[in-house]
Amino acid sequence: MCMSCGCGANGVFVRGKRQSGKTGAPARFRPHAAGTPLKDNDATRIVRLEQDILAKNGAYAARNRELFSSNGILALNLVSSPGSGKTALLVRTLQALKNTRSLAVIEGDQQTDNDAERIRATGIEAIQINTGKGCHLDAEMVERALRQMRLPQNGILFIENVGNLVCPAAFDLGEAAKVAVLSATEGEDKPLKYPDMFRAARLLLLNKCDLLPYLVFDIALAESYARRVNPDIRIIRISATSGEGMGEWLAWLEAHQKESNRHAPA
Ligand SMILES: Nc1nc2c(ncn2[C@@H]2O[C@H](COP(=O)(O)OP(=O)(O)O)[C@@H](O)[C@H]2O)c(=O)[nH]1
Ligand SMILES: [Mg+2]
Repeated sequence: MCMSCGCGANGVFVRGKRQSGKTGAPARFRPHAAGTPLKDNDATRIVRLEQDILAKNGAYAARNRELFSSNGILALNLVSSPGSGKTALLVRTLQALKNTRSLAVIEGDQQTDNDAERIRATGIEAIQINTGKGCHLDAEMVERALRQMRLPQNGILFIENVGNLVCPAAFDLGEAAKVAVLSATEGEDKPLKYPDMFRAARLLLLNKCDLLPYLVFDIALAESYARRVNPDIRIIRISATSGEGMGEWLAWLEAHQKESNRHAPA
């Protein structure tokens, strides 16, 4: 079980074929004590715990959002599985914008400050959060990082979440939007397998498009799956390596930044 959000305990079913070839009845997974069934009280406690965690997170997220709003900051929460290219896309984005925009980055990983170092090499300030056993960033962690950094007034704050297509979907950090990144090497069906994440995202960056000629990856199918779980999602085909799609992504950023500035106090 995840040590920080309690995910993974409840509602898990294992389905498979028996050796006879018949499909077995779903078996409930009871990770806390093998052979001990979940009692109603246990289930109620888990739901309460989840509600408490999310309510506490929501209060911090509201404070972060207020801070972003009063400083005209567009805050974006980048979410994806590990290795889809979040940091590579950020590096390219920062290089394109750093001479004209106020920018900052918060990096989330379980261990190391490798990604913060990659960001700092562009000349942009980056704070690394290491979550240890945790599988996502929460709003309190972001608040602590914000206290240590110069705020990008009237600019853009990118928050690269821990690589994980599940838990970061549930945690509001105070961002204006979640931006999901899915790369062509991950398979088309990830939006169907992890719908919460693609439902929570306003924009989907379909990355590593430079590799399409070498992969079996039906990009139109991936897009249709994403739209099936989130009909409103905007999708941009992009490559951090070749630069394809960067213009469209930068235009999206500019439009959303104007929106944030409009809401900032004069
Ligand atoms: N071919 C190709 N490789 C990419 C692209 N974007 C990222 N990569 C590679 O994918 C790997 C993981 O990238 P990284 O930015 O660390 O992913 P993250 O874990 O989501 O931050 C690295 O080896 C990158 O060089 C891309 O658009 N095309
Ligand atoms: Mg990264």
